[in-house]
Amino acid sequence: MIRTHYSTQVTSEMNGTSVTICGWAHEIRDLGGITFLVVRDREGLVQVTLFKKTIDKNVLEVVRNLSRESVVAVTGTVKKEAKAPNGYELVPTQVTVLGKADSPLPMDTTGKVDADLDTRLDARFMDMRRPRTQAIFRIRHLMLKSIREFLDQDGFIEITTPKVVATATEGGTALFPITYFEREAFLNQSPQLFKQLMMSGGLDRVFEIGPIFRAEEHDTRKHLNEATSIDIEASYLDNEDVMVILENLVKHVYSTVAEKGTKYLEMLGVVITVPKTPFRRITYDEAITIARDNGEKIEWGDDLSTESEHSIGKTIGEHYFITDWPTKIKPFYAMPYEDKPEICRAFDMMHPRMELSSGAQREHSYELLKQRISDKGLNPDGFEFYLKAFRYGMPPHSGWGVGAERLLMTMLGIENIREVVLFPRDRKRLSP
Ligand code: AMO
Repeated sequence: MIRTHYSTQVTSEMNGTSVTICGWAHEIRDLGGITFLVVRDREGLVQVTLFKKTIDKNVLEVVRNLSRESVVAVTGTVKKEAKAPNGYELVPTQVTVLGKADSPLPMDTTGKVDADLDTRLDARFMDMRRPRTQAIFRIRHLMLKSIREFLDQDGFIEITTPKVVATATEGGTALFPITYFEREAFLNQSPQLFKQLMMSGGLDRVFEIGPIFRAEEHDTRKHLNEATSIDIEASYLDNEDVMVILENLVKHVYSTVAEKGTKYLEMLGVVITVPKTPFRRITYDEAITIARDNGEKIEWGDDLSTESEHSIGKTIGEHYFITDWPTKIKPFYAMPYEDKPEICRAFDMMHPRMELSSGAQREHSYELLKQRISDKGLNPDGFEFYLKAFRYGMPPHSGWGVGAERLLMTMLGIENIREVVLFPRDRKRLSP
């Protein structure tokens, strides 16, 4: 191992000891009698100070010829220095160039010159070197970790389901067709059918965090063609039960990030307010009344437009649920109310800016489910692998799916969803 410490693991109390730091040449300032090299590693910055009078000539040569953003290993003695980042500087005994950087650089990493999002995404590897960008992905890691912990604690078992599939799951959104040997197949829109199969399979409570593919033509700040979905499915729970799990999960994510992500939140200039539970619940009927009162044109049975979502979000002002949706605009697997089949046990969980999640109690009667598939204009034959499980003992069950990127972007107040994905896939972008 070349590195002995990250920049932040070294303290001024280690005055006099020798350490090796690895990272990028963030800044080089040659003032004649003294040369400063600032090295940036994953955790922060370290100042390397070369005094012309005492420094080894070869070491000075290496540093003077160094191009910005080259990768170096610096071995040196820790010297207490109140003015340097972290309260110490390194007086080098050896500087080795491990990876030379060409110039000019594809973009600036110091944050001094602002690059537009396209330039940053084209050179994402370099954009990642900006502390601000890295902070987003450190928080994404914290978020996903806290979700896994929360669900594990609540008895959920993590599963992985296929992304190459034979049938659609979500009516309304288009599929990406692919060639699978001599057949046509698709990229999965959602683990929906597979997570439900696991209820018949007896796992009782499952979750998956994985990619979903939507061949939507949108070019907006909240849609991706490949997104990450956090899905759960649970037996013997109804729609209200899984809504409680969802609101508690959101609260848990916010409080974990607020507690453990302080450093990154500061880098982003973000202060998190943990949402209060229970989230407000309004029915679809109430939602469209609010939208209409705000001047939106919306008929009963219409899906909510972005404008309606915004206007309702503005009125409510915090996370909320919309429940009791018209059956005809929700997928076939949502369970209609027995006494009022025109509405169903489906819900959406909303942030004032956008929808974060959809979920429902599922139809678990084989006959009714088959009928619902036909009613949607789909051929039940294509769903035989799924329907079969409902003929051999399917418990009542419910679940939801949350868009990981939307959860993150709304928590951090980030405008464009592309900021929170390493390599976004959208209508125009397929590389890198
Ligand atoms: P739905 O299609 O509403 O429901 O998707 C669930 C959540 O996933 C996120 N999402 C997206 N995020 C970014 N870009 C997209 N194109 C995109 N599409 C969806 C959203 C959305 O709320 N099977 C159901 C879930 C369930 O009932 O369990 C489903 O997929 O945040």
